[in-house]
Amino acid sequence: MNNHFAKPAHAREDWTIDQGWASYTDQEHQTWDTLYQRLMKVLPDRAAPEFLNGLEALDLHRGGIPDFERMSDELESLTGWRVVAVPGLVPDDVFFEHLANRRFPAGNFIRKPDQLDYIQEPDVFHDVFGHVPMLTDPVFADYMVAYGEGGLRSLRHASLKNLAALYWYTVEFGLIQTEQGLRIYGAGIVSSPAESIFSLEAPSPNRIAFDLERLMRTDYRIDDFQQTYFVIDSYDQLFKSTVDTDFAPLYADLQGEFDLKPEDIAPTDTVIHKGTQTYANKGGRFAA
Ligand code: HBI
Ligand code: FE
Repeated sequence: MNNHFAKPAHAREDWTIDQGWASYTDQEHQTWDTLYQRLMKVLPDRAAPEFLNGLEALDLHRGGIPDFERMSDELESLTGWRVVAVPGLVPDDVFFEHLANRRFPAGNFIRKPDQLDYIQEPDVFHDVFGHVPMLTDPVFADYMVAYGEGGLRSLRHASLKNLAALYWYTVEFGLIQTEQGLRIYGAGIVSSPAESIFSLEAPSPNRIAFDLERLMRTDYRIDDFQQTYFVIDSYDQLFKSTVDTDFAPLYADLQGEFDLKPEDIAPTDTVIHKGTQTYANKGGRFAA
């Protein structure tokens, strides 16, 4: 996860660029609207209430790719966060520095019309539609700051891999238990119609109660639906376990490795659903 790559010439020292909102084409705004409409067919009874409230609070349904400045003014008044434009992935230290200072770096480009379902690098739809609504929730917003600060510390331990698993299984692929049942808060899920259904309803994946140390021991897949989803009870649980855990002994123990595979169930797990793993065992997205 040592992502060393060159900063584009037009980017500033902190890797930010102008969003260039006026330069989006009608077709690019249309791509946003198409993706938005697809997701709104599946998310109303599946996404966490805090996510849906965030979409409303930031007026993300008004159509077209949002203007980061307008959206950030609204977001800042709620939780102090702003969204800054970046050209794509940024180095880990730069990413964590932004989060620790309540700035969410979002790619300013949007996927091409022939890549609506799967993209390799996070684009403006994933970053803004997926991540920004949850930043309107005060506790989740504080969790993201704590993660950024933890990230800066982890760089001194060569343990980024374990900390990245925490981000992956919460911010990107987290589920939450509510009185209405399981709901999605992870950005990687809410920005995918297929995984929104799979994560909650498919018999294939495990669904296991959140345990910070356990999930930092767990390897993950970056190229397909997850084999295990971790379920929190509240954003408070997520925030508190992150700020109250001393990561140093854990990092020393793991040495930057994982000792659980994505599909493993550990003896200490509180299992909500034991997955059949049939999807992954048949080859997943690459099945014949
Ligand atoms: N850059 N733009 C961007 N978005 C990310 O999610 C991101 C990144 N750089 C590094 C990074 N994530 C990882 O370090 C963390 O997710 C662990
Ligand atoms: Fe993401």
